[in-house]
Amino acid sequence: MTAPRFPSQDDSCSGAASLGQVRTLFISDLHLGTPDCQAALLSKLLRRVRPERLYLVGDIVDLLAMRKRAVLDKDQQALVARVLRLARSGCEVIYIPGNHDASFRRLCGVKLHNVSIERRAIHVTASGRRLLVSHGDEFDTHVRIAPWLLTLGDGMHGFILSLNRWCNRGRSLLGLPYWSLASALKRRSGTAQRYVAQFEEAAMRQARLEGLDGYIGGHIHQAGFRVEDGVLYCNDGDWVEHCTALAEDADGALHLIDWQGQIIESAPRFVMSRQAVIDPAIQQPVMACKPPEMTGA
Ligand SMILES: [Mn+2]
Repeated sequence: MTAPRFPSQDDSCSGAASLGQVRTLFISDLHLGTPDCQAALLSKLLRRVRPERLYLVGDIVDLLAMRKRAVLDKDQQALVARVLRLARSGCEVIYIPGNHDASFRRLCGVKLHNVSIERRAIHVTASGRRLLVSHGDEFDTHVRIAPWLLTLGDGMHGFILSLNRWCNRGRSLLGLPYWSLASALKRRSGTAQRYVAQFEEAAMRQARLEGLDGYIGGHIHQAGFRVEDGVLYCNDGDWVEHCTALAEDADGALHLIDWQGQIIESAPRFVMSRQAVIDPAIQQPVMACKPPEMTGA
């Protein structure tokens, strides 16, 4: 099955002009290997935006879904080739595996040419902010929602994504642009919004504990910013529903952008210089990272 095409999105328009040079790009939740991956739209963005550094913030390849069914269509192959080309041309790529590509966590510490695999990272912006970067599934245990609700949500989510695919196939035939049915439904669900709020609080708490200025992650497929007590929370969104990325400009400001490189929302200004609460722990991973297995097999 191929991802829907969106003929009304003109390749020649340059939405990234308002953003200028992108210093860093954060993308997550591509779910490559499934029919829901909007690979063509992400390729469009990567044609317009040339970051100096690219963070792949988890659930890039959906190894979990690929156990049942694997889809790697032409658009997805082109996207993988584009990312590798970007790395070859000097862009530093940091791959932080998520829960759907958790097997890659065994490769943490490995560096292949310009691509390094890390459990988490501390990103320092051009303006000197220090931000924790992780996929975010480690905060699931802090979310106080009944587990059966999450399981039910998972099944529903799969169903809604299928509807989303068909809805956009129809829109594409009519020449209408991409629209996320899944995110429209999620915004109306009280349980989903409670989950999002608790996730954001857990992520900000972790950043605060480590004396950092903020947090960047993905996982919950809900892009956005939040500031509390001077700690910034950023979520880069996903490439199955919202199709958004987080971009840092040359001045260190953070923006949510769409597949055309157009700014949807910018991070609010917040207190820059924070004192570290726990100093030496900053560079230490939350979870121990297993070294790559060096077996003869
Ligand atoms: Mn995830």
